[in-house]
Amino acid sequence: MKLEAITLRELQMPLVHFFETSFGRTYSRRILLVTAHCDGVNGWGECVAGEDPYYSPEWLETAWPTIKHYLAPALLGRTFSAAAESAPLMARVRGHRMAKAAVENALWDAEARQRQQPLWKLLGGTQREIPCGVSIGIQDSIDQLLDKVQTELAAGYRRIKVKVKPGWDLKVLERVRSRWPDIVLSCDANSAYTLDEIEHLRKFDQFNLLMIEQPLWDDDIYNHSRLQQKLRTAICLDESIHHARDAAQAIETGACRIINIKVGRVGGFTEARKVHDVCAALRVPVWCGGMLESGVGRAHNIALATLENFRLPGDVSASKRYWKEDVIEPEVEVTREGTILIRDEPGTGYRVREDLIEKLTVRKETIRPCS
Ligand code: OSB
Ligand code: MG
Repeated sequence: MKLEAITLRELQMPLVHFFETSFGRTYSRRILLVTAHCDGVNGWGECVAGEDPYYSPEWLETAWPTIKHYLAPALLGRTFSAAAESAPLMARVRGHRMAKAAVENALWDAEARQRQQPLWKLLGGTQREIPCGVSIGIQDSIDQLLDKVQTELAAGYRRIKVKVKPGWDLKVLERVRSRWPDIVLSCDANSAYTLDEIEHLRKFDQFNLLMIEQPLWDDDIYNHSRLQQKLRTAICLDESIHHARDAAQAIETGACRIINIKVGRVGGFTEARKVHDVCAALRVPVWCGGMLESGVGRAHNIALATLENFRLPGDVSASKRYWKEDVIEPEVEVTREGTILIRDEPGTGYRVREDLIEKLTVRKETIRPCS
């Protein structure tokens, strides 16, 4: 397949409910979508970089020019026999993994559509039904949080993850745990603590959590290994894992017992599969993280989560938790049993609603090979 042009778009999409983490509150998303135009077939990808450089150094305004000036020129006009061939061609650019992932994944989408094959099969997935969890942000009060937990449990979700930070942690976990002694519960600190707080973090052990996600610095592996030695609760790394080597190091040094794979954070499906395989070989379970994606990115997360070692419920939840109207059809739905049923149609199995996308677009640019 020949990559003839790439279209970038920014969509403005208000969230149904604000989402707050230890680094801030988001009310509305600026969604960056990438379309790979290949021999009459359009592949879609989503860049999960945020509105601000808080979760990671990348954000929307670094991703757009990086794709325009570096990644697109490295690929445009070329013919690929498989989307994975694009990854080495973008390797000269350091970092900017979310930008790379958006482009690479758009090519995977195009490849799947062109081969008339489901994307999940092309990726090597095996699971036909995937377990789902929810990530619940910091609320204005603990009572509000408890209401949200109640709603999500009633909907069938199999794992509740709550965001924590100093001042919104022990009391919150204690209230959730005492009301629901047996649910699968975890927490995510998004790097809100330091090693000075080991004694404080040890108190999390009493809540029988499935994991504590990214307690320390976003760029750290070594100090997490020191912390893990002092905790009974499993550490899960998110921000710290950028590629398969990071995953191997983190596991070998004992920095975590679980890994969260976000395809954007690791630079695309090719590297995400490598991270998955390293973890499988070292017997560490993984789960699929989320970045408040629109349906385009969400559909890709679902396909990825069909790989064998995605053994824990992911942050893959229903469209309606995020959006009044999602940009794919059908919208992502979760069964009463808290699972997503994998679709068998070619591509992601979800149709991209180009009409709605056009309406939500606030900026658009098509990049063609320079001749
Ligand atoms: O750390 O997993 C995270 C959202 C934005 C940035 C970072 C994270 C998150 C989430 C949301 O937890 C997961 C979702 O998409 O529901
Ligand atoms: Mg996280």
